Amino acid sequence: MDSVTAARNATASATTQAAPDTTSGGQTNVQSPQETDGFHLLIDALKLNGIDTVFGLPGIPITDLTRKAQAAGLRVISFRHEQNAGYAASIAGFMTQKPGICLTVSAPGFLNGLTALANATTNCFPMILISGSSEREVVDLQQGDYEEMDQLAIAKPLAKAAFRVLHAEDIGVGVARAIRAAVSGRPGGVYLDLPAKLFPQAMDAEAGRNSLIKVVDPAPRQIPGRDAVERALDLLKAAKRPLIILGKGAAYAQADADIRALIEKTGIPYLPMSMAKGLLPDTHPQCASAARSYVLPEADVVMLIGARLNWLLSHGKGKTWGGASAKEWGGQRFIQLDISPQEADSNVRIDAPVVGDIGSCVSAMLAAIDATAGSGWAKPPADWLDAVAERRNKNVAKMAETLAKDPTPMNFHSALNVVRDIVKSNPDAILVNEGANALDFTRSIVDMYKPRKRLDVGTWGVMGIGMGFSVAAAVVSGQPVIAIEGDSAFGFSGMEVETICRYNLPICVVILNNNGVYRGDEVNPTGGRDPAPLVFVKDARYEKLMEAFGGVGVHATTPGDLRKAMEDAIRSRRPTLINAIIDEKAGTESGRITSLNPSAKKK
Ligand code: ADP
Ligand code: TZD
Repeated sequence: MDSVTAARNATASATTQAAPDTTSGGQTNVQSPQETDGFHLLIDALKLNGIDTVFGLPGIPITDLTRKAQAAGLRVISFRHEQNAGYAASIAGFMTQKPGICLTVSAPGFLNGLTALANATTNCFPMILISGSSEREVVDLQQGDYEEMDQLAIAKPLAKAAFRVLHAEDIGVGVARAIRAAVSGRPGGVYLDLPAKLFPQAMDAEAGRNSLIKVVDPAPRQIPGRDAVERALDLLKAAKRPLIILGKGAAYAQADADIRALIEKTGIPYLPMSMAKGLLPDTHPQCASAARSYVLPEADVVMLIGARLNWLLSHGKGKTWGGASAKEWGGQRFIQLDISPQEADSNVRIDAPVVGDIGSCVSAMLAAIDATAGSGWAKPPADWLDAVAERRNKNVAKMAETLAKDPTPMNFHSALNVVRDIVKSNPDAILVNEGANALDFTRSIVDMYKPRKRLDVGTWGVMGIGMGFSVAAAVVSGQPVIAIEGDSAFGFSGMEVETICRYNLPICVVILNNNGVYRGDEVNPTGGRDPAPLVFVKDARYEKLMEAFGGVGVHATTPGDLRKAMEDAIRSRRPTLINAIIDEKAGTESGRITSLNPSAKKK
């Protein structure tokens, strides 16, 4: 650190050393050494609670806040669009269990960030959207302020909680409440509204320091009831065809060793949901991913760990579920480990809810199993394990055959076969993934080996998370990031390649480019001059976008090109974009969720 930076850092925190602030581009907000102000109180409140990074986009009224935050030693990552900053904050929250912070300007900036806040709430990611807002007096009388909007009211239905702070002395409480709301119980998105007038509000420095709160035990453990644990274990023991499903709540909980112990001790086949892949290596002998369509209907007792029975699991009913074995019981039985007491019975009957944090629930189950060790924990019947293994081996062999093909042009399989190898040799790299076919094929072809290494479109199947998630993953972990993107998906956040280059992040973006949404060969049936709605410019040179900002761009037409470019990117840690050319006829409409598409249904 040079002496100027050191001097700035030393003077930036008015509550620790109340010197007049000179980092604000000429504006001085702190009146005297004995005073602090809203800017500094907010920064100090965040730092006091272990927040070291904020993601955002500056402008009125938060421009100085971003400068002062950087001067005070926070890492400030500035984006080109607030939605991407918001996605970055939310996934940082998922990865670290600390709320990810996103800073935006008023009205339009706030609205741009709001999509990410709603997505965070939907996915149970802890995040705080801090937005500057215009003056209450003017907003409430609707007198037409600069970027006027009643932001608190708009954020409320989309956030787990929403707060506004009007007085500098309440900033400590506001931040503490936002942190508790974001990470306790079921995590979610929290909105914190800070009107412009709050930032320069001065107050006595010592009183300011005393008003800050270091949150004690922000996400208290929730211990499940003993009877609930026993009820669940009784059901599991009686099962002839048990199955465990791991969701992203299990990944979030960071109870990796206990989850692995529970699975291995019980010997039960398990199915990881997309972002739970890698909690145990996908190559684990009990992993039933390759036998998914067999185990879901055939299991008699299913234990959900941090996974909801939403659309991603066909709501626990219908053709996907309820095969022959379930009839013996009069239906499949469910055990659900979840922190939210309201989750059980949301789609089908849950016979044994176990409410608590995953870490406590899983360790309580392990302890109860160990206590019965005398009588012995019997592994599931061999005929069930053999049947699952047979399906799995058959499907793995079939996939290996498909992956061995080398068509020209490349298809999803031949390109992803390369990605699969690269991830296998770099298990610490983080894989970000979005698109339709690009998502579904990557999920099924690319094995993950470590927890929380796969970050994707989540509960909403939202496009646009790509570059925001990648930036946050690189910043938070320091590990290389591989983003596997459909060409449409990439377009939602593509401008952030500048951000990637600006911060010189070790991100390798691979665009599986098939010239359009889902595929690229549709034509306008009228023969008119406009292209069909799902197609893009043919043979687009996306790699030039990365080159424009000083990164490495590669045009890859063969698996060999792709392999070399990915290896170079990981080795050099340079920002890289590989435009991997895929057959434009490869890809089905909506990928694997065709059944949800009304037009595809008719076809
Ligand atoms: P997936 O999409 O992977 O199936 P979901 O997002 O549907 O996963 O489900 C995650 C579930 O995990 C939510 O019901 C949430 O309440 C729960 N959850 C999140 N964090 C924890 C935790 N620390 N302990 C227990 N449950 C958690
Ligand atoms: N907008 C948003 C925010 N989220 C969405 N999920 C969609 C639109 C609809 N959508 C999908 O569900 S996938 C997808 C869109 C536009 C893009 C698919 O094309 P792609 O991937 O090029 O990214 P493939 O590999 O060609 O299928």
